[in-house]
Amino acid sequence: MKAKLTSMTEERDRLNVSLTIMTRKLDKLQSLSQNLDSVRDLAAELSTMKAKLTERLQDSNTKLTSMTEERDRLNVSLTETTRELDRLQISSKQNLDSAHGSAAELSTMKAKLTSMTEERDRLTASLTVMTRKLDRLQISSKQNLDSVRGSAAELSTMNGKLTERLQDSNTKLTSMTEERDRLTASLTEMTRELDRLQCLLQKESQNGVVTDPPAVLVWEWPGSISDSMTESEKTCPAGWRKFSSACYLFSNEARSWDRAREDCRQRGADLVVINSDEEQTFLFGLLINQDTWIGLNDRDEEGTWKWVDGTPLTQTNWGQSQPDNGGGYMGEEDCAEIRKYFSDWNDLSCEVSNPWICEKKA
Ligand SMILES: [Ca+2]
Ligand SMILES: [Ca+2]
Ligand SMILES: [Ca+2]
Repeated sequence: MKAKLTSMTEERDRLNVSLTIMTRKLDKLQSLSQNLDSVRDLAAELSTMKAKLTERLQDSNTKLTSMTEERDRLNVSLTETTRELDRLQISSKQNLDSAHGSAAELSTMKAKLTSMTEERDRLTASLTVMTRKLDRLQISSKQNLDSVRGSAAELSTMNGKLTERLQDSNTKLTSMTEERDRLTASLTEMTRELDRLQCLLQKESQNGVVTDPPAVLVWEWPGSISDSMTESEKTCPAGWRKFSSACYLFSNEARSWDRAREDCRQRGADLVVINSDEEQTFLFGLLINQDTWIGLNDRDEEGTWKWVDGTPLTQTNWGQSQPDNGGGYMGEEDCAEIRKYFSDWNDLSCEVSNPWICEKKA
């Protein structure tokens, strides 16, 4: 029984220890259970929170979507606005350039207009001057034309005269050539005769016959000055030519009419006065081919011609259309010259340099 008791005591102790442990475990479990409730509460709270957050998130998503759409619309709008702005900028720049260009063009056109106005004024002035000149030229050219017609007629006359003279000269040349040939033949014959006579004389003197020597034969060409100078001409001073009862000097130089007359007066003479056809023929015959001053002028009264010695002008030998007093465009012509080419007289400006003829009594 004791053993049983011991064993039962032991058994009881063990059970007590076990009970203690179990009590502790129960406490722990109770504590754990409390914790579990708290966790369950927390979980419920969390669930509520999650639901709320989910709701907000959805709101936010919705808002985000609408804002994204709004942004996209705004972006599109911005792009369009930017394009419009670019267009406007380009357009306004063009407008500005165009405005600048227009201003410059306007300025240029104004300048051109001013310059054209000036040009027009100048041209108008020029036209007026030209019109006056034209009027003068028309008057002058009509006068010139008349003069040229006169000159043409003179030239035609001159040509006729010259042709005639050339024919005369040719005829004279031919006859002179024949004359020269005859004379040469004659000279040859006379030379032979002279030789023969000299030969004969020599023979006779060798034979002792004394005779006078023959006169020396001198040959002169006909027409030389010394031969043609007549005995009466030799009463004029050296270099002067005699005709009728007067002496004439032909100058070797050319001077104005006044200086020519001065030269004659210093020689005790005056410019030649042509009193007759014979005297004129004589003068033309000795004249060289130049226009030559004579003692005739119309200085005192235009158109009234007077000889230097007061002799009245009874006969004249004016050329065609002369005296013309310069034809209205050559200046006054108040002094007279004789013209070899035309065998006539012409009035000329007294200042022209011409050769001249002096005349004085023999
Ligand atoms: Ca005379
Ligand atoms: Ca005159
Ligand atoms: Ca004249």
